[in-house]
Amino acid sequence: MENQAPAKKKSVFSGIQPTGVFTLGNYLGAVKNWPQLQDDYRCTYCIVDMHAITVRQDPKQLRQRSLEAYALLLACGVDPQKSNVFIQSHVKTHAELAWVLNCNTSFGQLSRMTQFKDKSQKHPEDINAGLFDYPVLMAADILAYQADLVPVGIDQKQHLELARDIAQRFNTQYGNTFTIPEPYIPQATAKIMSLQEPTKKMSKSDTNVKSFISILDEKDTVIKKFRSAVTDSEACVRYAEGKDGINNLMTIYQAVAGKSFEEIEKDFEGKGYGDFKTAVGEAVADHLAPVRDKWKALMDDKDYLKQSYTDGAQRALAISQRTIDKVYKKVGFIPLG
Ligand code: AQP
Repeated sequence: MENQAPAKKKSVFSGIQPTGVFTLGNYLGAVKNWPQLQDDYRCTYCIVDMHAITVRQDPKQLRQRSLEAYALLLACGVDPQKSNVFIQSHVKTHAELAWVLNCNTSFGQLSRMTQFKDKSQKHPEDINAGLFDYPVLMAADILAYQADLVPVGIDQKQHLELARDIAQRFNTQYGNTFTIPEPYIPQATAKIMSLQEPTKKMSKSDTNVKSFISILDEKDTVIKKFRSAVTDSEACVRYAEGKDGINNLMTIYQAVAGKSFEEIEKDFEGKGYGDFKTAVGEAVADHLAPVRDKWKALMDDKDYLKQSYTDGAQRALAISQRTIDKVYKKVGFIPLG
C-alpha cells in the first residue's frame, strides 16, 4: 500500500485583552483550554493590545499589563515551543487585513453587536470608531491565520458569527480565500458570572474588585472574595433556576475540583453557605497556586519573555503575510516588487 502523507493539523486561533489580570472567567471560559489544544492543532495565541485601546488605557500601564498578560499565558501552560504566542501590535498584518475587511462589512451588521452597545453604555465619554470596529479587527485576527477553531467564552459568540459571515461573503465575492472558523466554547464554563452581581458576567475591568477573582490573587484574597459572594437566602446548596449566585459557585467548584453537581449537593447537604463558599475559595486558590508561582518566575526573566514574544511575532507574521498577499491580490492591489 502506498504511504499516505500525514493529515495536516487544523489551526486554532484565540486572543485575550491585556485590560487587567485575567479573571477566573477568562481562565475557565477560554485560556485553560488553550494548552490542551497544542498537541493536536497548530495553535496561535495572542495578547490583543490593539483591541484593548478601544477603551482608554494609560500607555505605561498598558505596556506593563501586556507583558504581564503574555507571561500569564505561558504560566497557564501555553508553550511557545508548540504554539505561536505573540503580542498583536507586533504583527502588522492584523491591522492591514482589518482595513480590507472593514470595506467588506456592513455598518448595519456591526451596529447589532451587543458588546458595542454594552461598552458604549459603560464608557459614554469615549464611544470611538475603534470600539465600533472591534469585531472586524477580531475577524482579521482569526482569518489571517486561516483558523478552523476559535476557543472563546460565550460572550464572544456573536463576534465569531460575524467573522464567519465576513469570511463567507468575501469568499463569495472574490473566490475561496478564507477558512470558515468554528467556535470552540466549553459547555460548563462558557460564562462565569460576577461574584457580586451573578446575573452579569465576570469581567477583569469591573471597578468592583470583589466581583472577580484575578488568577494572581493570593489565597486569603480568593477565600475572602468567595465568602463575600452574593447568593440567596435559601441556605441550601443546590443547582436550580433563580439561584444565580449558588449556580455560579457550583459551576466554578465543578470545574476546579472535578466534582459533579450531584456530588457537590451531597457533600454540602445540611451545611450552610459559609462552608461551601470557603470550600470553593480553597479549591480555586489551590488550583491557581502553580500558575501564580510560574508567573512570578517568568516575570523575573524579562529576557526570556522578550525572546519568546519576538520569535512568536516573527512566526505569526510569516503565516499571516501569506493571507494578506492573497487578499491584496484578490481585491486588486498591485504587488510591490
Ligand atoms: N466571565 C467569563 N466567563 C467565561 N469566559 C469569559 N471570557 C471573558 N469573560 C468571561 C472569555 O475570555 C476570553 C478573553 O476575553 P477578552 O479579554 O478578550 O475580552 P472580554 O470578553 O471582554 O473579557 P473581560 O474580562 O470582560 O474583559 P474587559 O473587562 O476588558 O471587557 C474570551 O474568549 C472571552 O469569551
